[in-house]
Amino acid sequence: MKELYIVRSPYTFNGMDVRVEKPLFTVVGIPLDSTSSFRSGCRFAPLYVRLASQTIELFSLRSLINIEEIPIADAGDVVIPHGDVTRSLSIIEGVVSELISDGLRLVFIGGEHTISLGVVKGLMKALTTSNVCYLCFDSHSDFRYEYLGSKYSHACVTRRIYEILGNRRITLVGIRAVSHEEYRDLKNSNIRYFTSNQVKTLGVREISRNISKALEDCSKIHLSIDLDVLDPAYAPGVTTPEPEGITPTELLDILQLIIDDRFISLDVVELTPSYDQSMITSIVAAKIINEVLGMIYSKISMK
Ligand SMILES: [Mn+2]
Repeated sequence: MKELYIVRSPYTFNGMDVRVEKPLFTVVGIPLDSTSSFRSGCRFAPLYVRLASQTIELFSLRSLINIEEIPIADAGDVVIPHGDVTRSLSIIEGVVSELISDGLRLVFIGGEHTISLGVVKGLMKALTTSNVCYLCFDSHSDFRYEYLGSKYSHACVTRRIYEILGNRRITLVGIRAVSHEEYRDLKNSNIRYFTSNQVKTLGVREISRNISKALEDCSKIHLSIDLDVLDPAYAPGVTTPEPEGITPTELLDILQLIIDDRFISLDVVELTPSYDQSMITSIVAAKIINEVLGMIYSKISMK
């Protein structure tokens, strides 16, 4: 393998082997922590999610999959030149495009949400299909053209991805925090979005049907989970907490209904361990990753 900008972590995800001969999934930490507008510290999230993962039971009652049997490798963390977002993004893009290959799926532990831009660019560079879709669970639409003078702020990540993918290949779920201008731009873009209030009022089944419909034409799907989509009661340790969120159960119930074998990659972002009392958010992040792995694996196994 080409020399990548990657360092080892003291823990591996789920305590798995670092090098698995033929992994189906590879876990990569991306500790980008440069533009957070409120509480910083998400550079330590990959370490804490790996630590939390040591305590998660690995048989999934949702998908009836023994996660220990899934070949998962942990590649370590991408080396990030903190403070230099554009260079960080090009390193992320390079690592992702080198790692992704036929049949291998990637799991990224952020880092701030900006990493999703590097991930999407890396996928677009390496994959033969250009029909990659971006499905994002987030309390924020992140649709500002720029924030505090930066086009690469975590508050602009959906906008940058929209400039690459266009409106038909983006779906946002759990939205409840936008500026007036952002809302106007989001409406004009015709991006499909579902608010956290719609999740509550329509219910898991109806909202999942709507999301699946929005994903109908996608060949491959990148799933991005900003942990602030969850209510701060369940995920207090995030950079910008936002009240009125969905529950971890609602999130996983929706994912269980929509995930299929087109889901090739996942990122879990915006965790700040220093604000995470009792590791609540780190543990929920590790749980979400494991359940998503189980869901994707059960769909691959069915084929
Ligand atoms: Mn957010």
